[in-house]
Amino acid sequence: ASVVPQADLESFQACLNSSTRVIALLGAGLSASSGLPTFRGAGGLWRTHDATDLATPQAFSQNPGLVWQFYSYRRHMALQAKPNPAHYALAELARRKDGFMTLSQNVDGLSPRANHPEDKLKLLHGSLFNVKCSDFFCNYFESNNYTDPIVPALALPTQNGSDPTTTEALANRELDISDERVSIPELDHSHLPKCPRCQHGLLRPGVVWFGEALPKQVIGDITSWMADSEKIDLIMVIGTSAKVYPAAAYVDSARAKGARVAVVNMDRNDEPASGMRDGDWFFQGDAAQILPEILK
Ligand code: BJW
Repeated sequence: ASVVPQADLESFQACLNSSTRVIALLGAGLSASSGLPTFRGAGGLWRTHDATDLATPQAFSQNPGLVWQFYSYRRHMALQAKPNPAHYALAELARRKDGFMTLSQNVDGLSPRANHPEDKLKLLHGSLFNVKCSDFFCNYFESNNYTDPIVPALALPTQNGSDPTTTEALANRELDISDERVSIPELDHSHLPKCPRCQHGLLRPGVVWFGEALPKQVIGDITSWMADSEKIDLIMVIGTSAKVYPAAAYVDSARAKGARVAVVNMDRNDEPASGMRDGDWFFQGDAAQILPEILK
């Protein structure tokens, strides 16, 4: 059964179909029904750590082992996960619509795996599958690194097979290290991936941490795409709390160019920081259910 009120569906689709410049701003809620946790609210804790505390250069320099365990776990989970109907619906819309641009804060690789056209997908916060050197003076960068685990020390622990009644399958079952009751080793530099170029820097995930600049090329592409036209007709704000900048500011820049705003979110309270206005839409519920319905 439809979760979207008919009147909203009709007015939204009329707007979408007549729009010639459309932005989709994506956040972690898009991948929630693929089984990947969001950052804030339920699921935002990894072991005893707030996920956003681990996404900082300070955390990496203080405890690179822990931060790598967090990211290695997320690389593994993202590789196991599958794109959901929302990823596919967006990819299909991007294929059929000129003047369409997706700005994704997600690093999980699920939009690319749903065959979202690459030229219409800008990854604001990098990718779990990019890896770069953490040494300031070394510019080593690698994309599409899907090695899992990236080094042996980051392999997930498995069930202890000491109980003779344990079957082999059970003994090899990976343990969920996001659960603090599962113990994990302390890892130091010697266990972690090293830069193959400078030979001494630690590799780090190629994602954007708090206090770091977003990729220059990505921001440049978006700025010139937005400058191409005086008007933006519509911005869809999907599965994001829209609290992290500069990503959240795209809602305001689109509005300043005349855009109407359509929010798709589980939580009615997660409106864009600038609030809702007359003529905006709020589609409350699971993006994986709503997007295929409204983007038809
Ligand atoms: C569902 C659902 C379902 C659930 N269906 N919906 C201006 C004002 C104030 C502060 C700043 C500012 N400008 C910059 C800052 C500082 C900072 C910032 O924004 N802080 C705020 C927290 C206040 N910004 C930065 O530091 C940025 N850098 C920067 O500004 O650099 C300046 C600079 C310039 C030049 C040189 C040097 C520096 C960088 C921000 C990087 C953010 N990085 C992270 C980690 C990425 C790597 C990783 O994945 O680990 O990005 S943090 C984290 O938050 C991640 C996400 O992409 C991002 C946004 O989160 P998202 O996606 O919105 O997730 P949630 O969990 O918040 O929300 C999920 C939503 O889904 C909820 O609403 C749910 O209800 C909903 N939902 N299930 C539909 N099934």
